Amino acid sequence: MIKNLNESEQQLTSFQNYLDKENKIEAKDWMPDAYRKTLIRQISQHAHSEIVGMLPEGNWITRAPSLRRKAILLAKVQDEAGHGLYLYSACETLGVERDFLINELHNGKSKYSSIFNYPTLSWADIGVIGWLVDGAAIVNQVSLQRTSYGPYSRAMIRICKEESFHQRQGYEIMIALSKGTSSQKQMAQDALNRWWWPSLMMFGPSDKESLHSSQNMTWKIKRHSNDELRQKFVDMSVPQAEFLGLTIPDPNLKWNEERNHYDFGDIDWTEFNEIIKGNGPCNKERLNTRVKAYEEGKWVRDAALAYANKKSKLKEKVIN
Ligand code: FAQ
Repeated sequence: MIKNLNESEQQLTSFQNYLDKENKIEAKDWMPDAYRKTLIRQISQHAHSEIVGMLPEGNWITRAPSLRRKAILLAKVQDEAGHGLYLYSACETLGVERDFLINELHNGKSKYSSIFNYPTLSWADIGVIGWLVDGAAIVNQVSLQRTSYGPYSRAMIRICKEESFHQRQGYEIMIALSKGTSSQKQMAQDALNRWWWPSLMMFGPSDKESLHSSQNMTWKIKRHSNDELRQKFVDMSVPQAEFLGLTIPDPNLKWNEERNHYDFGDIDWTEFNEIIKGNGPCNKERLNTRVKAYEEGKWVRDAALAYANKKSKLKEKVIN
């Protein structure tokens, strides 16, 4: 941890003791600068992921195969917008402005999840995103429900409820496709082949490569390590794939009696590192879309602000 000279040993020790008793830190509580900074980093990246994460699925709203599927997908994508908004609000409680956070996304300084830089090529991708991407997000976020920062923890509790519905809707698409015609089953298998490894990358670098894990576990921001959560996700997904009659694209996937877990093959970390550097298949397209949407939405923000100012002036008049 980088020590701020204005923070005394006593303050840091009592902060840690408070956390060790499983207390939550609230917005107005004292916290070390580095704790605040790492939370702003993680919560804002999480918020950006929800917002950028609307794009791959949004791409299929007009092409969903039935009215029912369209209504469900629309509701799901709207939920992701809501998650982004709760998370930006949680982040603002740490004393940072939303405009600043959004600017950091747009100028490429702040990351968002690697997973949203892959294209959605077929309807089966929407099934796989719900099943695996929301599934991975739930594994990570259930753990974050116990994170030490109160506003983040409470946002996670609400978000997880909605993510469970998302995961089920994705899995239901996969059931329909895998019980369908042979070309539908093939489409489902192709989507699984393309999304399996990127889903494992969502949990971040391996524990030995992870920069922030050790400090953030001590501060109880993170409650489980990247590798622990990734393993949990693999163990959970294998029987689900078997039920669908689909094959996970990993020849090294094998149940290990001793460990009581599945062993799995090596992740392509070069691909992961390229994606988080901005060189994935859709990085540029995703950011350009967000920047354009933000610019085109300026008149809405201006109008909302003008209306709010007008209302507060009217209120002042009535009070006086
Ligand atoms: N992608 O030291 P660590 C969703 C970065 S929500 C990009 O291990 P940490 C819902 C990391 O930021 C998905 N970058 O970092 C949905 C750091 O870089 P920095 C998002 C990644 O923070 C579903 C560096 O690598 N969920 O999907 C990734 O301890 C469907 C070193 O890594 C969250 O954000 C990655 N996958 O652990 C929406 C959950 N992994 O910042 C729409 C909250 C790592 O130093 C449709 N976040 N990096 O420049 C977390 O739990 C943690 O931040 C981790 C990373 C676990 C992601």
